Amino acid sequence: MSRIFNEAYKAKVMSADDAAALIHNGDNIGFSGFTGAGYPKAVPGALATRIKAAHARGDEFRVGVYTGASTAPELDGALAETGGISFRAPYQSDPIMRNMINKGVSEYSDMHLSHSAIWMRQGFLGHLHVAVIEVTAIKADGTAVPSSSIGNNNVYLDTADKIILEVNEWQSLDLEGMHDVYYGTALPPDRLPIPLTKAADRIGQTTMKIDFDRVIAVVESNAEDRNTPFKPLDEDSRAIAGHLIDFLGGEVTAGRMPTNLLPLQSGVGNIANAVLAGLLESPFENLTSYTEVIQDGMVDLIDSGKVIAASATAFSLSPTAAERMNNHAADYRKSIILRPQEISNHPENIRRLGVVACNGMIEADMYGNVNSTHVMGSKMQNGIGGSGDFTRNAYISCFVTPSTAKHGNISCFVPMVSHHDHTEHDVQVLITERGLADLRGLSPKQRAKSIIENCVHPDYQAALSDYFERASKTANGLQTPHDLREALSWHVRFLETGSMKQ
Ligand code: 0RQ
Repeated sequence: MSRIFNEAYKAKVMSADDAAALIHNGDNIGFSGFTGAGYPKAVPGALATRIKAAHARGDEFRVGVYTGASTAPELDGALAETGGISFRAPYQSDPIMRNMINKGVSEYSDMHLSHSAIWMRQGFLGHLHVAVIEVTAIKADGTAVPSSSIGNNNVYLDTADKIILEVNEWQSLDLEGMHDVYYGTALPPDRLPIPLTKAADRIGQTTMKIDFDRVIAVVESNAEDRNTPFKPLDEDSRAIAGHLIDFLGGEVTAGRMPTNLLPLQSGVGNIANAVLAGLLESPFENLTSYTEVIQDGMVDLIDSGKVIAASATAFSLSPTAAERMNNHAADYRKSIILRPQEISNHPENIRRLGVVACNGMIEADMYGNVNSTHVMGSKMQNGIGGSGDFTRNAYISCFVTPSTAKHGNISCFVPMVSHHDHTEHDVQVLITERGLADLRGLSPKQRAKSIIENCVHPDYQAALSDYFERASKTANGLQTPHDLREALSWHVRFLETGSMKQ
């Protein structure tokens, strides 16, 4: 049965190929999609075919690609493979896309996700020619029910010259009522407080406004969201989750948090998912979450009754959890709220609610500065995503990582980070399988001692202590001791020998 309940929209239905033919060389396109959820499944592939055909004829065909965050092989992978993405923002994690960025084929603007809506509205990201947005249904009143993510949909629908809607029958109709699309944001000087005081608050409407006159095509699709399954929990991730849970228990005992904690944010990746799994075994009850993505671990916490309300902008679910969500969306919408990313990641809300943030990282230095994005200083991994929005504004900001990478040849704690995303001023707690360093209130030298003692792998503890002591002498007691001739020598050693070990 068609999901298009508005007669006028039915007249705009066409094939994905015909819709892609309406996109031109040089267009900037705002796609729906956030962490493998809610991205259009048919038009990107048809566009990739069109780009390849143009290239085969020797014609120029390149487009700018904007999304909520990362998408899936059908969007980022298919388009990046053509070499036809001239510009990408604001976040990606697809291996082919990453490769094109690192080869210099595609320019990539890696930004805080909370900045993406503002910059699009202010015109810093160029003119948006087309919005391609997946929806669950078009209602009789002409509004559209979002699908498994909202991301920047409202922004792209507002700002694009032309709109293509993909109505995906795979998405459950019972998602209607889960979304909370808030239209009250404005640029200064007209900005007002966002009326959200609890993670579970609903402040907007359940559907998205669509300007019918700008809709140039409606495409019907029926394909599932594609996310990679999470890795099974290993010993390290269990240990990391255990340290975090002990720490949170200590905060409750110290009277700094209520017994049901404060709203939790958990980042992307396997470790972040493992932390959620750890909470399942914890003594905490009646938990809430104010985060970006709902992962498998969060769904388990909702099923167990441990989490009573979870606010996000998208799902990031394994195929089995996505099926569970689709079959039981009517139940899950009682406790899950999906919002535009300008609300889920809004610094004002994160600060007001007192969110406890927990994100993954690439490396930290011994003073607590964190690199989340670049491998060995130059190579883009994914992007900062929402980690900066949450870290800077959280009540408590934590980073989790195994103490080493690449089979122990890299220490995730180094004298100086090779790229800088989160400063020592924003990073409060560092956690590895070894233990936890609570950096709140410490000076740089005190932080270094705590990190080396609690987080660093034994294979690298002596070398890092040695660097710290020598740097302290060279820098003659200065505030943050470094020997600049040596500060990045660990990275250089890895690049030259394949190991940071001395
Ligand atoms: O390399 O891909 O070659 O195997 O980095 O590392 O261990 O798979 O880590 O999945 O937990 O992701 C920071 C990338 C961690 C993620 C990051 C190598 C390692 C591997 C990936 P391979 P893992 P995770 C809100 C939150 C920014 C966005 C964010 C991220 C690869 O957490 O993208 O937080 N964060 N958003 O081998 C060199 C090191 C390394 C290293 C690991 N020290 N040096 N390489 N690796 N440590 C949600 C959103 O914004 C959507």
